[in-house]
Amino acid sequence: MIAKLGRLVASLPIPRHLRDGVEAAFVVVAPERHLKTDELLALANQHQPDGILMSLGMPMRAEHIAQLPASVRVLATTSVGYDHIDIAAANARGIVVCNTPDVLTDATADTHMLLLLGAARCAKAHVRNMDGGWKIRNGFFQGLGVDVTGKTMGIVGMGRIGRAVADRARGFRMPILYHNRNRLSPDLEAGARYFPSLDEMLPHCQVLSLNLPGGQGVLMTRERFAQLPKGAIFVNSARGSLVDEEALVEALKSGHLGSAGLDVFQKEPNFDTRLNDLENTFLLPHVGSATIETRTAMAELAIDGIVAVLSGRTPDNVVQA
Ligand code: 8YV
Repeated sequence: MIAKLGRLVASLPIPRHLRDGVEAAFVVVAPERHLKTDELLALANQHQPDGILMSLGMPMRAEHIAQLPASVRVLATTSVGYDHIDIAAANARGIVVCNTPDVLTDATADTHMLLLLGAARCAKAHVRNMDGGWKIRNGFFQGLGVDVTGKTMGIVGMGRIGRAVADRARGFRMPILYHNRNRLSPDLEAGARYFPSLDEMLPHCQVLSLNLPGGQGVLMTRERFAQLPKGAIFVNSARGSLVDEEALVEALKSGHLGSAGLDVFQKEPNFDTRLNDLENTFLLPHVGSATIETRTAMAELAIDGIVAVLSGRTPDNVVQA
């Protein structure tokens, strides 16, 4: 029998199709349901694991990291985003943190286009009408959305997901503008126009697309929403923490924003339901990466990270503080 690499505690259930592989590598303690941070900490202290598999939606701040047992050498999150983890605090305790880049890029960009199309074409009202048995007979000039094709899209954050959104938007003949910390090389830019200043880009964006990591404060303030052209469509599949939601509600209510497609919220799942009460929104419950293929690949990548660290290797998916 091959020796196991160590003990693994998970904060989430591990599905059957992944279970055998994980159990071949580790002594596994996995719950039947998603745990909260304090429950994970209790389980970790009980089982003294070498590795922890956790997910988004459970904060792992400095005060939590301090409560992990000394046995923990690696923490892998089944998400590309790691704004829920205090990386510096983990590293200071010698704990390596891994995430899941690349494998969710396409699924998230697909969801982003769903949000854009749903918002632009009043999908919420039409789905509600069908749910109610098609009782509303829209006249020729009723229930109309706006075209997406040909509209100018401004992308904030031209990383992997931003570029995958740009690829899809080009299929809709949308001119692409982008704001990013650094300008991309011409091959990655693929004709997109770079704006070093977000404020200078906003007035040109008929569609504004957020595709940057969270954890950097509020980017979309009242002033910035005001800089968008009237009727602009706002799409966010990145993080709710990037947006002043009070300002977003106001901009949607006043009609300054034409509509918004949102997969992420300041508070999840206890989101501001005023956003759903508005007719000009199309909302999803943070499902950007939620496909069978993608979630499986994310779990595998996170687990591979733990295997690598406990085998003395440095995996590609280590998060740098
Ligand atoms: C979540 C995400 O991981 O990866 C991220 O950062 O936001 C999503 O893909 C996923 O929704 C699980 O919570």
